[in-house]
Amino acid sequence: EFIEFVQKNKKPFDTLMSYYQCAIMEVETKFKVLSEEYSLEYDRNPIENIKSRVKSFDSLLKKIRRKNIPLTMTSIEENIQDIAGVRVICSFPDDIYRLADCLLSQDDIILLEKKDYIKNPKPSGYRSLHLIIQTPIFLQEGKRMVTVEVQLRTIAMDFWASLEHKLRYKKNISEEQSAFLAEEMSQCAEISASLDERMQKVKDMLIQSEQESKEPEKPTRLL
Ligand code: 0O2
Repeated sequence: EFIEFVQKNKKPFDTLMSYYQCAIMEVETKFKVLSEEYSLEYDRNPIENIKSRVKSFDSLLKKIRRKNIPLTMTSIEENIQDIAGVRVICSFPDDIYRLADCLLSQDDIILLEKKDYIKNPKPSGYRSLHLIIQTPIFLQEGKRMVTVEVQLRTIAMDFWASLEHKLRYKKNISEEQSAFLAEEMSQCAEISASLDERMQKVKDMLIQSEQESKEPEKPTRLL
């Protein structure tokens, strides 16, 4: 039914998908600008990598079926908020919150929802900060607001999520194996979170000692 719908509405469907692609470009640029400014100021890049994607046709189809979404362009646009996805991989947990605050304080960005799976991890152990935002794209006929899901995570969180994602789609795993792997992944998530915390502390101590060494020496008092 969905395939038929897309075939009948090929032009508007392709146009809608291209709006999502444009919104990804806008959001990526915003992060690249912040990263550039930050690098100049602190001599350190807060972003390790940005990975973006427009949701694949199959994945979109699965979600429409799972959520029983009516087959109209408007309803797809209103009900599926992760058609455009931007994943920002940071070095340290603090960078995540700093970048999120900077993005959300920009006056053209509208926050629809914030899901903090770092402070409240999922039962699987999944950690990331999700922001569902709307960003403007500027077309010939004017401005259009487009929804984008931004996922911010550390390298360690991304490493964990990538492996867990692979396991999730793995078939031919017995129930016993699956329970064992879930427990293993849950423990790995804890270890990974504590690694992030310790690395953050080391970095904070480094910065502090650098600042102290830069502070001008107090004038020595005569007598
Ligand atoms: P993909 O392939 O990454 O696109 P919904 O979006 O409606 O399904 P919800 O609760 O609104 O559900 O969304 P949620 O859980 O806040 O965010 C969904 C996305 O977060 C997923 O997208 C994953 O990218 C990521 N995610 C959430 N939970 C987990 C988890 O336990 N493990 C891993 N590896 N990733 C997770 P998709 O569409 O499922 O997949």
